[in-house]
Amino acid sequence: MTPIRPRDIVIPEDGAAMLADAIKRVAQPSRRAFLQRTLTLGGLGLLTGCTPTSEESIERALAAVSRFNDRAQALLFDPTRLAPTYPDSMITRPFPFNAYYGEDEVRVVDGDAWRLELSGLIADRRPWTLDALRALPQQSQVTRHICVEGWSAIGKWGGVPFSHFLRRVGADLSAKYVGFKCADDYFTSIDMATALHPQTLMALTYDGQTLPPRYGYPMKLRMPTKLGYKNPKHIQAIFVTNTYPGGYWEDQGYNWFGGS
Ligand SMILES: Nc1nc2c(c(=O)[nH]1)N[C@H]1C(S)=C(S)[C@@H](COP(=O)(O)O)O[C@H]1N2
Ligand SMILES: [Mo]
Repeated sequence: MTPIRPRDIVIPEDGAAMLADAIKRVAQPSRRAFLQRTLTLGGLGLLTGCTPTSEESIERALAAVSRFNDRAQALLFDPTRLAPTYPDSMITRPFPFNAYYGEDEVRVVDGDAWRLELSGLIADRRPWTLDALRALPQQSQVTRHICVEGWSAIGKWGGVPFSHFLRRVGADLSAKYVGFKCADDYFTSIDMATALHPQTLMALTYDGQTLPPRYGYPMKLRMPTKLGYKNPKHIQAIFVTNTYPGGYWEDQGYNWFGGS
């Protein structure tokens, strides 16, 4: 493909309307607002190297922009930079509940029968009980959770630093992704740099108490460096892989890196 020159860009007659429609289907409101402010059909052509002329190619071009954004965020991510922390007095009460279903459908997991399953590029893949996780070193943090649906709240989570756990089970720390499967139909995946970030916790408690069902009992991954949808609740299985695992919202167009 030859490099595109601005005068080569042919804007289809209904292109602007198609672009507006495609942007409306971008799931993440902040990204949608950003695209609405900054994107024109010609601009999308310059970014992706070809002029999108159909609705389908506009969606493909938007997905290319999102992948470009993943790479940019990964490059900009500083593995030692800490997210802000807050005093207990600033905790949002009550802390909001969110899931792809309503609070009346919260999954209730039996913690005694629960086993955390491990697979993929991990040396010791024996399953973990809740008590065994509780016996590992614990840390607590008061941080802000930011949901793309337009709310944020400060909460207090306690649990095992994920980097400690990954080293303990002999995970391949040079692998690209860590994936999570949950007790509902949720799943997501993160980059290894974020998995090893000092504030990434396997959270077992909320506000000093056993993690309640609505916040992800028996265990959730809490990362103040990532948006809400990247923080999986009710984790059932963890795997380490070099194959892109996607996620529940990510597969529907949310940006994969999802930094906050
Ligand atoms: N298992 C599971 N984890 C999930 C979700 C979900 O639907 N199921 N929703 C995500 C989204 S979009 C948000 S904002 C947070 C909400 O967490 P909270 O209920 O602790 O506020 O959980 C994330 N993790
Ligand atoms: Mo969210």
